[in-house]
Amino acid sequence: MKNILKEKFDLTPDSKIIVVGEGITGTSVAKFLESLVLPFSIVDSRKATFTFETFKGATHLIVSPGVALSEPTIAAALNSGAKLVSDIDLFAAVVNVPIVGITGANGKSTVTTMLGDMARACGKNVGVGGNLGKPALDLLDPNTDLYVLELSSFQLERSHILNAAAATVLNISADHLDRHDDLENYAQTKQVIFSGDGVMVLNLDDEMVSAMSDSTRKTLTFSIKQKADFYLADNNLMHGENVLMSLADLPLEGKHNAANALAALALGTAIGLDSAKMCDALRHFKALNHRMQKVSTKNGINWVNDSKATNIGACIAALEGYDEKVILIAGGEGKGQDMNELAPVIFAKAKAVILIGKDAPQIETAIEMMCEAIATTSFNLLPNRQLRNEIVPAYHAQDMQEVVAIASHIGKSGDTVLLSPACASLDQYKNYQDRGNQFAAAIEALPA
Ligand code: UMA
Ligand code: ADP
Repeated sequence: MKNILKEKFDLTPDSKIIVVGEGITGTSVAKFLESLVLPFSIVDSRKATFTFETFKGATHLIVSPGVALSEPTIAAALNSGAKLVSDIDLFAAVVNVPIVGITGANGKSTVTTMLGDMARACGKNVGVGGNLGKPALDLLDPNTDLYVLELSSFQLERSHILNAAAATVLNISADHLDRHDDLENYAQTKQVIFSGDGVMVLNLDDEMVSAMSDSTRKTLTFSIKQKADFYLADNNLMHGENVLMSLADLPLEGKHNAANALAALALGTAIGLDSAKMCDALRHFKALNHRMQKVSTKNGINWVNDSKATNIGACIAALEGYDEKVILIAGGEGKGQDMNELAPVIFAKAKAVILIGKDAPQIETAIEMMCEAIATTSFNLLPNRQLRNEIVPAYHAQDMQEVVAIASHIGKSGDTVLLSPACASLDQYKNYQDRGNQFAAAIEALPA
């Protein structure tokens, strides 16, 4: 292993290696370096503020994904010649069985878990992790014959040598724009997942993803809107002319999950998994918590927890999956997203919205502006808040108890109440799980 690290990264026992960030990534890197008896130091800005002195003389920085590379002291060290290495690079360098890489704005965890289940159903000893669950280096095991990694844009922006046997960018929509300059830059970062010569799995329904195609590479496409290598026809999941399975047998809510299943089937096919066994795994797939998860049907209302919808793209996909209008709960930390993109879908698919958190006013303003635009163009009416209230009534709530009380007051039997916030949770909750759990607890506590 040491030879490979020397060859790929010029890492030797004489290198001055600094591991940046002492979270689960940094800890996995530390364990890995210790196992190879490579000396290193580890720094964390929560313990001691980074200064230029912190990184002085460093030859290699192994920077955790949560630490921005634009952090001035780190940028300065990299500018003065320190090499940037990621845990994913180290992992890719030492693994000699196939790796599948999965990225995208939304659906990564779902597709990663699906493919892991499929591989297991095919008898593979598979390691599943990355941005989801275990850090990549903690997965290393000589008995493993396949690795499936969920990779975030933060992990990809500092990785160079993945060379996955198969990889996909599921979709691109605005997220983490506080860390990436713009959508183009975010997409370019995601594209790094295709470094190497493995099979590219591309979503034909996403323009930015389709544009990543490379005629020199083996490619499999998927789509829920048009014919592709893997596609949806007459509510069946198809591969070419073959029906793989009926969509009705996929135990998941939302059309976007059909896209996820097709992506997983394409990736599995790319690495030689058996179609029938992959479909079996899909039929038994358990929805991940906080992703379009049915919570209860208390008081005849269908309560759905999609708290993991931390960006607009996920919320739009959730709403578009419904034929009827739903009561939407949205808001939180908006991360600088343009809420005007959400307003038309709210207009089309929400009978009311219950707004929570710091950036609730931004969502409300976006809905108001849209309603005003419609009213002025269609009816030549005077725009006002009252009008908006008639088109999409908006309520404000301080906490989940209030949210659920309002929803149960305005909801009728047969209605769906969907928590799909389009925002991060950190302004009010520990994380998206906490937000979803508080939602479920408030429903549970509701008098029948
Ligand atoms: N730290 C600093 N300086 C900083 C920021 C952080 O020193 O400026 C330190 C913190 O004090 C902390 C440590 O770095 O001690 C945390 O490192 P980290 O933020 O990189 O987090 P890890 O614990 O290593 O977890 C990371 C991913 N976290 C992020 O990308 C923010 C986890 O994804 C991932 O599961 C884990 O590696 C294993 O691969 C989480 C995530 O939120 C779930 N990901 C984002 C997402 O899914 O949207 C990208
Ligand atoms: P990620 O790991 O990329 O965050 P998840 O599978 O955890 O993806 O899902 C995150 C959110 O995105 C959930 O709200 C889920 O309902 C939604 N989602 C899942 N797949 C898709 C998709 N293909 N397109 C849009 N939204 C999706």
